[in-house]
Amino acid sequence: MNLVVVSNRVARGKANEPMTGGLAAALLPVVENSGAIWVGSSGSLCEGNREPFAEMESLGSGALALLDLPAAHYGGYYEGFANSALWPAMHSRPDLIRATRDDYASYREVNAFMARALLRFRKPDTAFWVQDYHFLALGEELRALGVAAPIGFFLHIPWPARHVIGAVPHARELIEAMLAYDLIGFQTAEDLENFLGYVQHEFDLPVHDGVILSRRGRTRAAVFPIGIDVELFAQHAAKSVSHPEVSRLRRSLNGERLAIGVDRLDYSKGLINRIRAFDRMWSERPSLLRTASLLQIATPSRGTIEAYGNLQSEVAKLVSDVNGRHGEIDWTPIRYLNKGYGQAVLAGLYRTAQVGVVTPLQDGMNLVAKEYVAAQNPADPGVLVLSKFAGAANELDTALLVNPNDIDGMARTIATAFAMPLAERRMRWEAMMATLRRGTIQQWFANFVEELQDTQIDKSAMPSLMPDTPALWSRHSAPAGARMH
Ligand code: ADQ
Repeated sequence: MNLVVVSNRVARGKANEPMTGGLAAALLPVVENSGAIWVGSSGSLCEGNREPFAEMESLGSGALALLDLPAAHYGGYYEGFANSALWPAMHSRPDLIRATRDDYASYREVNAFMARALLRFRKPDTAFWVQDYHFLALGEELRALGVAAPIGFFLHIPWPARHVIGAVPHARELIEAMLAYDLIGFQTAEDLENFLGYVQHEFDLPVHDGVILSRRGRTRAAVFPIGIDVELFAQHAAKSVSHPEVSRLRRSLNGERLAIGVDRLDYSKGLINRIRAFDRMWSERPSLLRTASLLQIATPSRGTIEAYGNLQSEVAKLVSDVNGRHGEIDWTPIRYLNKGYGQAVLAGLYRTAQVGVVTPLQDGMNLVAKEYVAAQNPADPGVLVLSKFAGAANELDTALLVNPNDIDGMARTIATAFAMPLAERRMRWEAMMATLRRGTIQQWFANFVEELQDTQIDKSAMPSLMPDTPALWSRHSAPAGARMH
């Protein structure tokens, strides 16, 4: 089979280059070794109505195909519909949805543009695997161009409750478009249930064992929890103790215990609540002043979107307030860095910290939680404090699970983590490592591709099972400037 993987962003990163973004970080090691072609945005834009042209680069045994996306639609597609309507809704923040009708039109245009670009990679045995919320409608666009090949889709972020996804303008149309996929993968059983619940309730379609029957044919929906390259991370961590940045961190600690947080600066990651919990902990347990600190690495992300700009200022102000309140002339409670690190250095930083704090309000999986565990020293592992609202909590159930909305509870749990005896730390860590080894990124990739091959059927031969709904949206009908909200 000739596999074509599609995502908005592709990764060319090496172990010594920063990789901020779970999708790119996760896919790189597996796509590299699979011989697949990985198609995504080049990061540059093209003017006018140029037809898609892809710049090719080799990537391991396969290739990267980099596309210049259309300048006229990129903002509406990326900052607009994808990240100001779909992202907030899927993280259960419908209050943050901001999208115009033009944004939706641009989102559809970019999906259609990508579909045309993909035709160039079609061979008789090609299967397409589309990644994430940027391309919910790409399968439908490919079918409209006559593509009958298997097309799979994986959602890296959560799928919310029915009324929340229903708050996205054009939700119904988009979800109907998703039924053009043969296989749809989710991170957790709850995401899958929410999706199937929507389809059953809104379309009144039969669903059996995760298979939806619609006038577009059969669509199988299933759970594929994403993993990491556990052994690679463990090796990076063991080796990078001597890396200059890691040694400098170690030397600076002087016996003090360290907690680490590593996130994109995103409102879904629960940074504000985490910092408030540390603030509470230091207020209530003065013995942890000067003896336990936090290293928070937060890489700026999507800064042109208002909600992200506001968050950057809010986090910076809160860190400064907390440092002002608890700091001493020779002690800073929170070291706050807005930069990225290569994965090898990051692994060494994780290993240096006795506590990993991963406290999202909502998260598809959260790879940082898995990376922190994989990077630990088996003889003296650290403790993971993990939000129960991260997909990873389903698997890493011997972490100390917290509710990130309960600041007091988090403060107590972080203090417990700092004080945990070695025997308990080892027991919890060994259980988590065993889980991570059972579900690596390599297995995730192989499982999805195998299932995609199995779901290959002739969709055109399927009877009409969904009542025909007129297309609510036409690419050519959106009046410029009309606002949906
Ligand atoms: P993200 O929201 O980007 O991913 P996450 O899963 O934590 O979240 O992945 C972040 C990745 O970027 C990790 O590999 C991490 O090491 C790296 N990273 C983050 N900050 C960094 C920094 N400052 N320097 C270097 N590296 C940094 C989305 C979903 C998640 C899902 C993933 C994969 O939101 O829920 O787990 O996709 O499916």
